[in-house]
Amino acid sequence: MPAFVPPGVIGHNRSLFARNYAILPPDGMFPSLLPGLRNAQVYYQATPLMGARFAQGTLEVFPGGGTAAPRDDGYEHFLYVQSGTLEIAAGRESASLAPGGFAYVPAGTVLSFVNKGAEASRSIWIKRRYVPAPGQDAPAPRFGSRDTTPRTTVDDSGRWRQYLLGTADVSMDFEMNVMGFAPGTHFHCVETHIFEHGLVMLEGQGLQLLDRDWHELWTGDFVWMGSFVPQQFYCTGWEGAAYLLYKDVNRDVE
Ligand code: UGY
Ligand code: MN
Repeated sequence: MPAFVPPGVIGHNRSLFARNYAILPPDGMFPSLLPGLRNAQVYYQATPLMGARFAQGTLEVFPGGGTAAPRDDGYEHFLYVQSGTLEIAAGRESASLAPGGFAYVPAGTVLSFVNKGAEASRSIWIKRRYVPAPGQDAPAPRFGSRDTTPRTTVDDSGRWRQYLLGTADVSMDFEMNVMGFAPGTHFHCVETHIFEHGLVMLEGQGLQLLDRDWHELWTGDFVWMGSFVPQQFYCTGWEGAAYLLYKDVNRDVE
């Protein structure tokens, strides 16, 4: 007997790909097997193929899997563990990361990772070409955890942020920020800015404005926002919401 499928469900789709933004819920994503990985796969959500200036995906590493060999591929990398554990090495530094743990691996630093746990691990993986800042030393590797990153509250609006990689270091060419919202809260304005975003809903749900249209976002959804896309977020539901946000910063126009 085939599984019961309610009428209409087959054609239902929340995925959306527009000129300068995209919404990609996890259910429609397909994995890539890559030569540099073994027993691991990547669900790419943003790449230069869609017009983005960075790449982002969900990295799934099965027990015993990881990088096939330590490598310096010329990119800078950011990894944020969502489930399971991952041992990550950046040059001579390494850490065993649990959910909420993250690593920044600068360009020119050898990266490797392995899953030594008994269950598959899932991580958010971002990579991009580093744009050096004249007169600045290149950034060093960093490891940390969302659990130990301070929360900054934004006035008394019920919104908060965690700057996982800091916010004032111009040697960095991107930020990774957790943006948090109490139920019913939203930004003070519709933003329109030069910065590009990759957004992963970590918790809760909300309504996201992209250009002229509102879209419902649920935990696990990915959103790409190109430069100058009008954007606003309203937290809906009874629980708060939080998303992890990539943002390219600190560089002049090319
Ligand atoms: O910092 C930001 O650009 C942030 N407020 N944008 C966003 O959450 N869409
Ligand atoms: Mn923004």
